[in-house]
Amino acid sequence: MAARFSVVGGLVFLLSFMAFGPRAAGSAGSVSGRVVLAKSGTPRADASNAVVWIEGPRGATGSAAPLRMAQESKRFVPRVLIVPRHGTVEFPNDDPVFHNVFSVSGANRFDLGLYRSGASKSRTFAEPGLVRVYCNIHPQMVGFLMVVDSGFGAITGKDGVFHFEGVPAGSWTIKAWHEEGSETSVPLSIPLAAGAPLILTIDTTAYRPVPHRNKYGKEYPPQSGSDDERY
Ligand SMILES: [Cu+2]
Repeated sequence: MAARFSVVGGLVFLLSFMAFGPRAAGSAGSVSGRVVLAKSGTPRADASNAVVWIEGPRGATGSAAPLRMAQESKRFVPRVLIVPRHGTVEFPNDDPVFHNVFSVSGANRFDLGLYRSGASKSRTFAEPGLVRVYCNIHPQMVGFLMVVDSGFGAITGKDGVFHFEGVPAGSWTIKAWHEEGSETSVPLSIPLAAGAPLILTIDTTAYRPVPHRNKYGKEYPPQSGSDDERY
């Protein structure tokens, strides 16, 4: 399953395009397209960090290596991860300070507690859906896990392009999500009929950044440099 999850959709697309030529784009079992982030109807130049997945079909099964979302310079790296249902994510602390990774997202809520530089903890995600990941010390730390019932998923690069190979014949739904918009879904029939390219547009017009709360549901205390270094 892990092999079908591409971190950089654009790169995978480029490689397969060179290998098989343009006619491969519409052939049975392959799905290519592009995510467009549009604000008030205007496409954004940078369409990175959108999650794209085909709901339903499973990829080849096998032992998937744990995924990884590190804490680096008080940020989650990468910021966005796609996680196959029942997949495990490692959260290593690569910073010199303590962190407390947590989420209050529904059935996937968790609290890894405070842990030091060099330590790592992990969590397995059983429920499909979006998991908002925060740190209880540093309010600026924000990450997203999209847990999907799918063997076909990717995170877009700047060009928004995605490409999947070996999708089983049948009627599926392809979905796209970005942190600044709502989820978009389009019915997908494999093999694809030749025709217009597959464009998944996510409207980001209504997006407003809203501060989140800490694991106790309270606002974060004011941050100061000296307080921060205690950890
Ligand atoms: Cu932190």
